[in-house]
Amino acid sequence: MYLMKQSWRWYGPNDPVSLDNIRQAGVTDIVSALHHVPNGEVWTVEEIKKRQAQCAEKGLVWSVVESVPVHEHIKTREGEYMKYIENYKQSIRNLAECGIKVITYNFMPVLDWTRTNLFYEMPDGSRALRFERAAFLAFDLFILKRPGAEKEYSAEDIAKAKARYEKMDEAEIQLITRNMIAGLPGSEESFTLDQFQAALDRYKGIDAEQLRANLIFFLQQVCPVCDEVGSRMVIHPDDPPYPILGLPRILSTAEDFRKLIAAVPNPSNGLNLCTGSFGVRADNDCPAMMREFGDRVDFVHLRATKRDEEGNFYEANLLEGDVPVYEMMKAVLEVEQKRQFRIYLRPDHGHQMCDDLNRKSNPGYSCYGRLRSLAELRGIEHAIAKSME
Ligand code: DNO
Repeated sequence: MYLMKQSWRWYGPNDPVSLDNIRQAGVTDIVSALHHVPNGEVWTVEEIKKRQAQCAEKGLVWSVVESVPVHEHIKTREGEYMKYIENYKQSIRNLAECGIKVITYNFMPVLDWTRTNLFYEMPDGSRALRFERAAFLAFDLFILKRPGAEKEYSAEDIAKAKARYEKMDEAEIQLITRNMIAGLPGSEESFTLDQFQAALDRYKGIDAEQLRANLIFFLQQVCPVCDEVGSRMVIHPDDPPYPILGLPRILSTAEDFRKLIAAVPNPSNGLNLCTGSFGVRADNDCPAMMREFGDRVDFVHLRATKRDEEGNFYEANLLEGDVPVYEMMKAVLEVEQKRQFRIYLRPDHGHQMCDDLNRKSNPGYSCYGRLRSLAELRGIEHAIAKSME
């Protein structure tokens, strides 16, 4: 049987969760990135090998990159975008030379993933990441004061956001500002409020179709290199999967990915199927996407978000969210048998719980919560695999 490759995201030597802990979680493969290399610069073979050696010393293999960041100039196709694309190609070649062939990236303008609350207390005392729509709108309308923002929301939404803003004290205003613009783990950018507004302004003339065209252009450049060296680019979906702050978003649905492969059919044009991101939309059917795009999915983030009618969502315990985890795992296993290929799968955004509550950790990336998810994933996979024998 072809079973998932159990992987775990490690932020490098500064990650509070050590490789020793990771090894005890039972994983074999590491998902990592050279966060110290400035966005847009080439990842050298020497730096890649250093990170590989750190993993190998603990018996682990660095096999998936998350992420080689895409420079903003590539997304807006301005300035030195051709230079950054050439650098990106070189990084792909260098990674392949070191045997690393799955490369995660995203094409979200300005911000990577976005949450308003990083320590939302669950009834059991553990803490989860949460996106609260009214708080997010309050940030946009009354803290950032983005010009024209009020035209994008209904009167009811604005009233709710105003009431929410009026309840915030200075500490909460600062906290939400930090959460929004200081960069969550893995985002390679952080800003002051003014820099943030300037970064948003760079997208003024860029609508979704233009951004999509820029992504297609980028892939047309890098995919032939990947095809040549046997690597695959796997795009991470938008999180949350809809436009925010007036910015276009173009990888939020199955239809978005369909458009991408129609434009760039190269086999190296792949998908990182993140069930937590796609799962925020009720119209996204993750197991169906797994079946439809399975040939191009080399990497899965299996987590479950729970949404409500107000547009809020939080990271739920794996088996209690909106994502049908059993059906998803079944689809993954079916694709793996058909392809005779083991898909990299990692737990994602676990709760902060147990001893981790007293320790500093990267939000969503503490140890125990992910350990719990991985154990549950392993059990589900084991049971389904047995029933398929
Ligand atoms: C969040 C992550 C994202 C992801 C990037 C991929 O926890 O899933 O930051 O790594 O969007 O480029």
